[in-house]
Amino acid sequence: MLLIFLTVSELRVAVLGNNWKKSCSVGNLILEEEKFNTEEEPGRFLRARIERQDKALFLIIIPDFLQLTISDTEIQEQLSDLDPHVFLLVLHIDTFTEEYGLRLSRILQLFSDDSFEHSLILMSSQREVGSDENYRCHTHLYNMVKLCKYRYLREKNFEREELIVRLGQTAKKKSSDVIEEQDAGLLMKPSSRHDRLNLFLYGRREEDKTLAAKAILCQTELRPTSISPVCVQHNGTVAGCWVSLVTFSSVYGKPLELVMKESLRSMSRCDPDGVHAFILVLPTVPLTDEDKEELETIQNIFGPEVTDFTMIMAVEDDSKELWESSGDRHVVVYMRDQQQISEMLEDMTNKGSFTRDMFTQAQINKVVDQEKNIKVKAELEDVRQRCQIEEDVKDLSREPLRMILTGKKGCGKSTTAGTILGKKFSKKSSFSRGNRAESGMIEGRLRLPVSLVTTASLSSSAKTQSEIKQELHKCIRLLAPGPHVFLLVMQIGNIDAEEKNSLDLIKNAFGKEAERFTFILFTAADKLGNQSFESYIKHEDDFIQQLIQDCGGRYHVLNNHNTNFEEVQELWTKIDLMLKQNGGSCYKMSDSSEEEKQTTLENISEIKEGILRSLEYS
Ligand SMILES: Nc1nc2c(ncn2[C@@H]2O[C@H](COP(=O)(O)OP(=O)(O)OP(=O)(O)O)[C@@H](O)[C@H]2O)c(=O)[nH]1
Ligand SMILES: [Mg+2]
Repeated sequence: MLLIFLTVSELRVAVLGNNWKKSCSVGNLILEEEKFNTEEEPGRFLRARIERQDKALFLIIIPDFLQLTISDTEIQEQLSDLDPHVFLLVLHIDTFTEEYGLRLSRILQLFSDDSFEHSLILMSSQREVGSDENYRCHTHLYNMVKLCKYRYLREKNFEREELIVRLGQTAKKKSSDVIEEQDAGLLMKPSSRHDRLNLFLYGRREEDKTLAAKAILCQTELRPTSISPVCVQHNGTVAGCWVSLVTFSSVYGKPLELVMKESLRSMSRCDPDGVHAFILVLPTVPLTDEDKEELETIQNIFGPEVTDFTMIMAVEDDSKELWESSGDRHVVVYMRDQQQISEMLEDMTNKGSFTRDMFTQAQINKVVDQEKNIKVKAELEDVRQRCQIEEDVKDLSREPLRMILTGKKGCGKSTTAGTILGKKFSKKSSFSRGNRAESGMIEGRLRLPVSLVTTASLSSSAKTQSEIKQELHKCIRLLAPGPHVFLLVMQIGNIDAEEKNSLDLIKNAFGKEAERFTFILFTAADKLGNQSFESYIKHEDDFIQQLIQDCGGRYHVLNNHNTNFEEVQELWTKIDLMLKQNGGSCYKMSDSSEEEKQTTLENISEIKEGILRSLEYS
């Protein structure tokens, strides 16, 4: 038998219904073959394709989505490659509930704005012939018929050919499809009017929002279709328009992250239409600060563009204050005025909406603004730091920075002095041999005057403690009134247990006070190769870490052989910090420290003993 495709050369039909067996048997009837097993469990998406001459017919039967837990996404995925021309809604009058109608509308909306324009209803009933004549008595089914622009057939008296013709007429016209017959003119043109409205309802008082929801949906009893910790969704059909109403519990004071998450989730349920209005429900009492903050929170979440889609619903007109302050972009609707509510909804169906793209853009703008703020803050901090440094420089530049470079033999004291002063000291130079003060300008940004003294080797075993002490004291005198820094130099790869006591030697010579002026400099950073300094000291003797800790974590790592500007700069930043922590003061050796007194007493007793001995021998 010849198939009559009136509109397209391949017709792709998605069959949705509230009776699985019926859907399968209608599928078999259309294909004129027993392609679908009506006894099979209703859990799968069934597909079949037949070709007659140069025409093809593709059918997919969608399982009864109300009986099974099938997600919207799953249905969308299953149908994504099919792109149906027509939705055949096989609806059983007696079992068609409001809930079914809402879910069905939701599924159709997943595909396109105008899915209803390409839907054909096939009505069936178990009751006696004639009973489906009164389908108008079934409000929910009647609403569905209206949404489908009265495209329906009754099962009891239709012929297969008629169904095929009606499917062809209902099929959507695609650019690649061939229109063969004049009947295509019967296809109703999709209007720009929304057949579905997505509304978000806000407000601080739950009872006011419930009143508003009932007024909008024209319902006396509200039955939620989904509930989350932040919002409740109610649906309904108002004047032939499907309305989804998401009511948020008061957003003011709630964790922003939770509200944002929930808002995004609710927004994605409104795809692709977007949200047609954000309705703020206001109480009858004069506006409080919290009411205003509620509005500000909404604007904060969705961005400034949401203002164009914000409406205020009030029981009485005490909300003037807010209304006036918000300019003329807000429309105030009074809840008691049902006529005004209907007009509001009617008005919305012809207007634009706040889409997910707009929401995403608002979030992008927020991030960009935040980044700008962070940048400005960083720039301000930089300027502040520069001013602070300049201030510090002014203070410090009044007198040169005085430093003692000390450490064991060959640790790199002279080479480091050269790095600091931007000079090279030959082995033969007197400076190189120790105990000589040298002044110059510090290499680097600050160009500060500096006086350096390098000591002779700290821990030469040939020297006694008192010899070391004497040498160190000599250096102090060269840097009167006292050094700002004891730079304890150690060379990476050449640190030994002998240096364990280096800080003790300094403290021994100058007292415990010297500790807070001591800074450790590790030379020969180049010997580390790819290894980090931190991992180097981890593998070395524990005393190095202890030493760093004893010096208050003050240390720096330098490569004298290939010094770079940043490395030296960093050294000065760290030393500046130490100077600041020490209030810009320098180490001062008291004329008669306890130790010195002790030394003097020891010397006197030695002299006394010598005199006594010489007297004994005489
Ligand atoms: N690889 C490397 N060698 C360095 C570095 N700094 C210093 N040296 C070398 O270490 C050796 C000793 O350097 P000096 O500066 O003479 O050491 P010093 O502490 O003044 O020695 P004395 O005055 O004899 O106590 C020299 O051969 C330097 O070239 C560095 O950063 N890397
Ligand atoms: Mg030297």
